Amino acid sequence: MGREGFLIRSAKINGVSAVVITGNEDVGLLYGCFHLLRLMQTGQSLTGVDIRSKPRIQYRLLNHWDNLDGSVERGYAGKSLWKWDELPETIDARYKDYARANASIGINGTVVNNVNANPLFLTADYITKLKALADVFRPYGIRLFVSIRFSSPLRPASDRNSRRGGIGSLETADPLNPDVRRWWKEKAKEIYGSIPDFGGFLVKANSEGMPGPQDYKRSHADGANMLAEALAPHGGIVMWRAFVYDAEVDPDRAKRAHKEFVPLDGQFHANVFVQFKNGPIDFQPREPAHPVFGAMPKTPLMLELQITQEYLGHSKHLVYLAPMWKECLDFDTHAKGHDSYVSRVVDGSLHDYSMTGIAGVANTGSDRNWCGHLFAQANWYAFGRLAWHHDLSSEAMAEEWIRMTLSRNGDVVKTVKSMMMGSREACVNYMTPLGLHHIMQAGFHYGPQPGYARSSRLDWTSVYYHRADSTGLGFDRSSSQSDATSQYFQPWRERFGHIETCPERYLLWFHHVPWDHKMESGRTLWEELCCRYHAGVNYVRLMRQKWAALEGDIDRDIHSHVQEKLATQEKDATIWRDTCLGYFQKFSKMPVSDNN
Ligand code: GCV
Repeated sequence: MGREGFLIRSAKINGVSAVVITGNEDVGLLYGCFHLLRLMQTGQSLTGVDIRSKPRIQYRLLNHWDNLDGSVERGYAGKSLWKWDELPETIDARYKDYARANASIGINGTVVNNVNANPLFLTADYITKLKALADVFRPYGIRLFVSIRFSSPLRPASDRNSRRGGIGSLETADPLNPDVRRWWKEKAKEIYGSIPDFGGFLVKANSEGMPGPQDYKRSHADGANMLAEALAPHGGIVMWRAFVYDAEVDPDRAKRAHKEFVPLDGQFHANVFVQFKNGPIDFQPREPAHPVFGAMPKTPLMLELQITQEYLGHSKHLVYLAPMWKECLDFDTHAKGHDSYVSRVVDGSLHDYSMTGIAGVANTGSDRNWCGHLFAQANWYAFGRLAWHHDLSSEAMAEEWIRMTLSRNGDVVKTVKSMMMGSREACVNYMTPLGLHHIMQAGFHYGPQPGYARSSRLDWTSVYYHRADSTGLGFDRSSSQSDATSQYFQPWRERFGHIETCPERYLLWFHHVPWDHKMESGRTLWEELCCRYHAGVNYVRLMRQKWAALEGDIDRDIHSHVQEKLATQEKDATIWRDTCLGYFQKFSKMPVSDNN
């Protein structure tokens, strides 16, 4: 059963019927107890119960993008949970609730601060605060990690808002410099002196203005290995993020991380993860799986999912994310022939990784209901359950959550589940159907802005991604253009590479498609686009009606909270549809049809 596994079995003890929960270590018992509660709360029979369970993935972490000033980057549920100015003296009661909630779904670690990291987190003052949090989390099996700024050994920057500068007194942060290496070793020792089970560092380097080893002409591996060496004697790990998209590397943003990292396979120390987002751009409503999965057999890859709905309607839209995550986990990369699923890369079974991990960018905050939208809790829940056992179906996890949160009445469960299960596809349809991506409002990432064309970077504009013109729509990534398709294994390279064989859900991701192209439905591309946008809005309308009919079956406050959110969602979905179709029509020059 390993360290964290548990067994629940009905037994007779001295003639008395009992339910036994057992495990090799305390933490296994804890998970077993929570599982028993889940069985009871979901109304399952305990007669003859016989369950063994152990996690498929070793490191199951939340990544908080929480800043020192209490704001949360891409957070939509109030302020940060962590009250740094009160710590370490005052321990907010929610810290323990947070730890319990996470333990109940199997999460065993948390990175408490933003990857756009403030170096102050590594000062003695903050280490004391971090220790206080770690002490609250420990009994719940949760290890604490921090995001670090690579330039921490440097003197502070004169501009407080700069992403450069550090907390030290060195003139360089070059990872091969002996003083820099010593600085990190001493820092690690200092942290472990306070937090003996400290988990390690998460690092965003040479990405979006964050400093990194490339500032000194060193590689990502040089940077990660230096930190890994400092942490290794204490049992810590490095999670080195691969969210990099240097325009010098390739004109197509989707290709850049693969091009930078695949050549480094085999160069990282044993306690380094390279952490990739699920897709090659940035947590869009739909992306094909990142082509790197399967392409780095010698480097443990950690999968980063986003629980907070940065590009999926923030905490205003009901979008159940489990089907999106499963789509990635269930993608067969074909790296080693059939059944080379992303899930098998992540759980280590495909390449025999020595350690395995998955991270979810958290959607929690100070709001009373934790996540802003009541249904956003279901995404936190599903992330934890999937991280434990990626074979669980989206439907099963939704049902558990509904039964524990809303109702055990069969009809209610059925209705709510039907709403949740199609909600992500609806969001794709009313935002970015058929493989469209990154056409949202600049910076805010909420509403639509397909006409956004002026930015300091081309790859932050919408026109760069959709490439609408009088001939058609979509980004040609086939071999005749950007050739991003060549980063996939066969048969995907071939299938993605041709308009005729490319799955329609990714069509405009990989191809520039003529407006009159015939789709599987028999409609033209333009008609299909109209149809999808309308279908998305109609689904939200349907959810609203279904939910309205549940009045009286669900707690009154919860019912009206969700009802209001659904009204906003319908309004927003309509705006998305009308803005996008209105904009693309300028190129297609065809009438907007509303047939479904
Ligand atoms: C934390 C996207 C987001 C940023 C985020 C970045 C990242 O660009 O918009 O807010 O920064 O991803 O994942 O590092």
